[in-house]
Amino acid sequence: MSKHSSIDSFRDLRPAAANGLYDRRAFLKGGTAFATAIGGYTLSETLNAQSLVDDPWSASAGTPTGPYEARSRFENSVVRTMTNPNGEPRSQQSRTPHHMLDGTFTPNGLHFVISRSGPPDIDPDQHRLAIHGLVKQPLIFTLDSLMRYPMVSRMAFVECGGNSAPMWSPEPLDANVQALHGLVSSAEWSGVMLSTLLEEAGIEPSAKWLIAEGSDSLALHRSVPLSKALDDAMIAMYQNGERLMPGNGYPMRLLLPGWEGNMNVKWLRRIELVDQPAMSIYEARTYAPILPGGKAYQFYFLQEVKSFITHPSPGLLLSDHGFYEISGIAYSANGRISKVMVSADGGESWAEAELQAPVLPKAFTRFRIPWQWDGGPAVLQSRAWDEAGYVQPTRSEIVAARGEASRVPNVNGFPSQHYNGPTSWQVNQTGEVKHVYA
Ligand SMILES: Nc1nc2c(c(=O)[nH]1)N[C@H]1C(S)=C(S)[C@@H](COP(=O)(O)O)O[C@H]1N2
Ligand SMILES: [Mo]
Repeated sequence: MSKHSSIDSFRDLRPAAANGLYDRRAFLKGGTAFATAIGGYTLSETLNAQSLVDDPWSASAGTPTGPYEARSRFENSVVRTMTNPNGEPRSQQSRTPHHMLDGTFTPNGLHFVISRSGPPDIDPDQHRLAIHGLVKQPLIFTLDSLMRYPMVSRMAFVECGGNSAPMWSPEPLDANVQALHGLVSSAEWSGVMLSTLLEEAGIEPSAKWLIAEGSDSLALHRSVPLSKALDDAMIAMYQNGERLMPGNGYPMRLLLPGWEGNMNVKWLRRIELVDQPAMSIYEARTYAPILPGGKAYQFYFLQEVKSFITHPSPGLLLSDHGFYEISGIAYSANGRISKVMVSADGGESWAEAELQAPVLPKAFTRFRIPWQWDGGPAVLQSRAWDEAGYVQPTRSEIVAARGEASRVPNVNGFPSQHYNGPTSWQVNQTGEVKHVYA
């Protein structure tokens, strides 16, 4: 069987766009010879049913199951990358390895973390959350008392405003999806709606904002408009079914679905209702993108519509010609993802990817599309739309909007935030994938 039999197996299907993209529904109707298309000669020549002998691990009983499951030792290389592995007294960032994961939520051990003065070692029995300021009745909660309120669960992504900042580089960095986009993760969060607690405390008419403060040594704090607090803000205590990870805010954090990661204050100890924002350093400086002419946004709350391809992506070698599924992640602060288009020729032609159900608002949506790699050069790109009608800007559009200043690195890296343009992966003839601008 020759390599080219893989191409013949899709003969009857009409491509959905140039360079090997197909419509997933037509593709999955049946009759597609996948085994042939995924390098059939390897499957049929080196493996057959008779060759299934007992492997060494089948010869004796297995190991005892422990009280808390650890993943297979063969998965130990699936890890976050860390900017400050020894926890020196400065900011630390751990990035999610999106190219090693699939689906729509991030395992707790691989959720990204940004901590500016280290996760505190909080005793949950001693921890308190206070709600005070412009309220009729200040309240103070223990974890136990909060747990007796009506609880809710929802999927939501959290993304740092600085995620994708390497994309501001004037030249494409030789980086993988984890380095470029690893500061976003998605989880199912459970907790108490903030509106439930605020209504109980009684909101004074003069209250317009709240200041949320963490109990880390830095006491990171951010101002949040009361409208968001009463909309879908949550005091989250559980992450994917278990208590929050220490790095993600144990035992409680503020969750503001779709809003800038930094506002999702971890190790939350205080919510003060006020009539104007605090203008803390994070809202007034760090996370206020600079615009052409030297002005800056006053506030930038939304993590706007974005998508990127996780498979294939740099570090994942395409071992042979033939069928591959292109898949990736899309999300938007404005609600649900409505459409993702994928290109295999650097944006010349586009095909619509399938969105994996359920498509939830302000959460990761997984998109998938069949791709037949003929072994020639290809540049893979995705572009997402959300239900509010927003679309990812092109790279040149967003770079122009932020101006040249956004592209000159300072001591903190690239000064601008909130890059949501497309990402391009170039596949070369040997099957290697590389980050490029297209
Ligand atoms: N108290 C406190 N809250 C914090 C931070 C912090 O350092 N201290 N980091 C913020 C930043 S910059 C981001 S992007 C998000 C990241 O959330 P995660 O670490 O759970 O992914 O938490 C935010 N909340
Ligand atoms: Mo952040």
